[in-house]
Amino acid sequence: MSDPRLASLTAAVPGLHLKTAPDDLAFYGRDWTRRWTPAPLAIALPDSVAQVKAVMAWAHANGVAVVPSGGRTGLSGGAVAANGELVLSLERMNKVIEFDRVDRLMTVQAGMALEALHNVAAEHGLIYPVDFAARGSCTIGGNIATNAGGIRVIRYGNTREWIAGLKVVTVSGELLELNRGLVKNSSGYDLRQLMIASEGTLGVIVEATVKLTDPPPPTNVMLLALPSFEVLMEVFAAFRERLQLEAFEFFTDLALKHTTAHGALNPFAEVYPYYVVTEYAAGDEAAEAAAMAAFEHCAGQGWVLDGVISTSVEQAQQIWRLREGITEAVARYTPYKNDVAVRISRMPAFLARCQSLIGGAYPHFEVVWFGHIGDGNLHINVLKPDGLGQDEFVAQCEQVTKLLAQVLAEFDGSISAEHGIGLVKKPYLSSTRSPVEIALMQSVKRALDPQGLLNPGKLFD
Ligand code: 2HG
Ligand code: ZN
Repeated sequence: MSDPRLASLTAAVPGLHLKTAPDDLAFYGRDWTRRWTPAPLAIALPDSVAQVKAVMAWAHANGVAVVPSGGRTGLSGGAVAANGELVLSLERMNKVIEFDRVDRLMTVQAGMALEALHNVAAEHGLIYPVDFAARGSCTIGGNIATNAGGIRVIRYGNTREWIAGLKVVTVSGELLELNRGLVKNSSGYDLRQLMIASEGTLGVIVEATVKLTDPPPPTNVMLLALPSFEVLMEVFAAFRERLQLEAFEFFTDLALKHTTAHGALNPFAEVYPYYVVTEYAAGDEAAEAAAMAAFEHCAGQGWVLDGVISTSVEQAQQIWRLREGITEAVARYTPYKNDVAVRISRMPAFLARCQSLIGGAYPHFEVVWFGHIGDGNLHINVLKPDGLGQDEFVAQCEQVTKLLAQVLAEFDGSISAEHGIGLVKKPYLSSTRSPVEIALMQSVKRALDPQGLLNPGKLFD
């Protein structure tokens, strides 16, 4: 603990856990982007709201920048600490505070993993429906800071819809109790919503009161093989018309090649160019018949070439692995990621534009396409060829993102559907937000954090 500021911090916050070992600095200073070299001052691991308040009061008084930190599964550099910041990890604050059956609300500490939240909700016969592949390691605080989406947005919406209250520590160590679980609260600006997707730049989320709901009826999972991109939205429309969809996801043959190489099982004997995984309510015969009708309609049109329906929970999980395993399966290629969104109705035209732009732009790179197509959200992962330097690779990809950002502006889309802006998408914020909007966001930032100590350099400068 050589930096004298750390002695001052431990004196100001008695009992505070601090980590300063090089391995810890490297581990807590980065997220899944792996593009920046971690260089935090230290890692503070408070175990109570009181300690978070004291850490922030100290940081404020001493002009020390702070990076709030959850599970660091983010893909936009939002939790990177590469400039001597103090990482404020919420990992020790991972407990349930309260469950109320009448309100159907659960209050948890921000460091609770998403999967742990799912499990405690299930103990009460309810669900917290936001879900995605990083569930085991991402935290609810991080989910809120990025307004995480995932695979069930089509049915339940984004994180934003499920937050009934937040406790947030301000940059100077004050505690805000926002909305306090109220269903109705028309009393001025909703600061709770302002905090959601603010990427740790406006305050430290320490507790969340989340809404819970009834579990869905039994579901089935169907894997479909498609001949082309062009029919994707037709298949979506056919299924959405006939079924209560819980998820509708797509990926390409290249994605499948990587997930199967990583252990997922492909139930088809043949190779097809595009695939869809859809999960739908299948509690009764009428729903089963509707699913078959949707499949047969699409097959009759030539939009679907093959299909499998899960007959067991294990098989459903196997099918999901083909889709959910993509990020991990391609991680070794340190992919350059785009996470873009347009209105669902504009998806067919947007897909066509993206295909001609990206197809031509990356002749020498593998490009893995997948995403939450039913939400208008496309993930494009460009894989770095072995032997090409990281900086050179990123520089080449950035040229294409500039063009993609222009297309997004034309389509009134978003450069970040669900991963956040962080460091990665900062140069492209203006493709999605107008100059007036960005100036207003910057004045909000100044009002809440005049010295720029909270997650500096993220979202905008
Ligand atoms: C997903 O949908 C995640 O699986 C990760 O948002 C996407 O790795 C990605 O680009
Ligand atoms: Zn996603």
